[in-house]
Amino acid sequence: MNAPSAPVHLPRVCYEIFVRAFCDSNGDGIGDLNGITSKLDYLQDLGIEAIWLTPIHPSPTYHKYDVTDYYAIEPEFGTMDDFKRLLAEAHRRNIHVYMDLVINHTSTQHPWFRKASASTKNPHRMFYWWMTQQQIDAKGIGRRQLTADSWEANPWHDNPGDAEKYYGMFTHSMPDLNYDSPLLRYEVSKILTFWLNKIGVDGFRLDAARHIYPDWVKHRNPVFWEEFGKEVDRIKPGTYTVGEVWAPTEEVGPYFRGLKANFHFDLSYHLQRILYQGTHQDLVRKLLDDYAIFGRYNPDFIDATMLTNHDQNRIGSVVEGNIALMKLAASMLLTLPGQPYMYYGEEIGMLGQKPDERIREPFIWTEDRDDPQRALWIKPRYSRRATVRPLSLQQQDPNSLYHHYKKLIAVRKAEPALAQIHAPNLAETPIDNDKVLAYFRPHPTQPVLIIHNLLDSPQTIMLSDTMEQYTRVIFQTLPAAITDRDTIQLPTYGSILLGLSF
Ligand SMILES: [Ca+2]
Ligand SMILES: [Ca+2]
Repeated sequence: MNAPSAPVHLPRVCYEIFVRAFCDSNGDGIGDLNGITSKLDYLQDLGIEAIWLTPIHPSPTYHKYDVTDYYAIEPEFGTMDDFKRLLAEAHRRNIHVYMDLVINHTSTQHPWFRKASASTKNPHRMFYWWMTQQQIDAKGIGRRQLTADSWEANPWHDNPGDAEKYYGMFTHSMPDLNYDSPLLRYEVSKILTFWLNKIGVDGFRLDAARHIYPDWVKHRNPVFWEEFGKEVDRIKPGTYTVGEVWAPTEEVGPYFRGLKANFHFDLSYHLQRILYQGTHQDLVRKLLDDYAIFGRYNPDFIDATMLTNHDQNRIGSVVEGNIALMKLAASMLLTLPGQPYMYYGEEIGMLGQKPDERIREPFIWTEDRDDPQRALWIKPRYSRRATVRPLSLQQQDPNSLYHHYKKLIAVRKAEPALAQIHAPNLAETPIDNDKVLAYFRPHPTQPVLIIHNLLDSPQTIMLSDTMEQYTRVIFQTLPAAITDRDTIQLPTYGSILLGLSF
């Protein structure tokens, strides 16, 4: 018997929620599930069709990316009944709910690891990676190359009183799981069945997807996800999956064999470069090349795009708090192909730079000093009322960043050329000016031409003959552009979306 689930359409705009920081419902200062439920109307009104929740399972850390029980809800965040209500209320609003599944590693406090570390004879021993120092040295795997997602150079950790060490590539408190164990694979299948069929989540975001098998056997990772994808589709056909493969495009490609979507980290960096260098960086060419790579592995690939996520400096800080550049960033994200993910607070221009806690500061709901739903889990350093206009004020200002996002999301959903997710439609324009980013979103009847001014001053752009037919303004940054038959004058960092005249 299947639990009730959301409609089958593919969400066109998604939203990542760092649960602890989003909305506090009970005044303990910690964002929680009931808080999210109370903001579903807000998210629906903004135009969001799916939410990705950072991990909600019991865990000793504030971020919860090291699980101690895959079948329960972290008490700081609420109860299973709270989560079921969140799901039901989200589905009532046609919002899908994606759960963060962290199965590369567990917490050292997970019962599996407690048993595994207590005895070499315990069946759970095989759930993890164990080696003696001699074996580690013989294989030459004592040290690992640092990556954007882990600065752990010495991944083998002592288990006091044990001749063997265990492998934890992120830190000693996060022991990596070893999927050579059939019993572990069976346990993960049970976990998937529970959340998909008993509770009714709509999909999973797969944490650390490229690290499931360690670096010395990393070729096995895409194969693992292919098997995982088949298992998910066996349990609940069509379930959405999105992988965190924090790597260059070439390395991401093979993961589309098993995962329906993967985050496009290369694009995130590329968009950031465009913003701080003020040149187009051959973005369209790059994307067309990337799509060709992804399509080689799965023609139905879903390109999950974002400006930044909870592990990257916030886009607001990348552009040093410049609202016009934040609008430009939003205009690029929401007019390019793919399935965009916003990071909570991006729509009000929240700021934040590493360390990680600082890019996960509380959402600022109202201008009130007590702002009762604002989380207090950390004292904000970057996103304060003095530096970020609270949502309540931006909602009253039609020229705010919030309204820029809201209007763009509505346009993205209304224009079929923009809403297309599978088989990304994108084409170059004849504009030859590296201070302008322009592209077509081709469509049989309603193609869209998008032009962004990357200069910190107004710029006049010449239109070629083929572009002159695009006279219908679908959307533009305020203040408005000045359009003539064959020229457009775009304001500083301004964007314009043009359709064919009727
Ligand atoms: Ca709370
Ligand atoms: Ca691993």
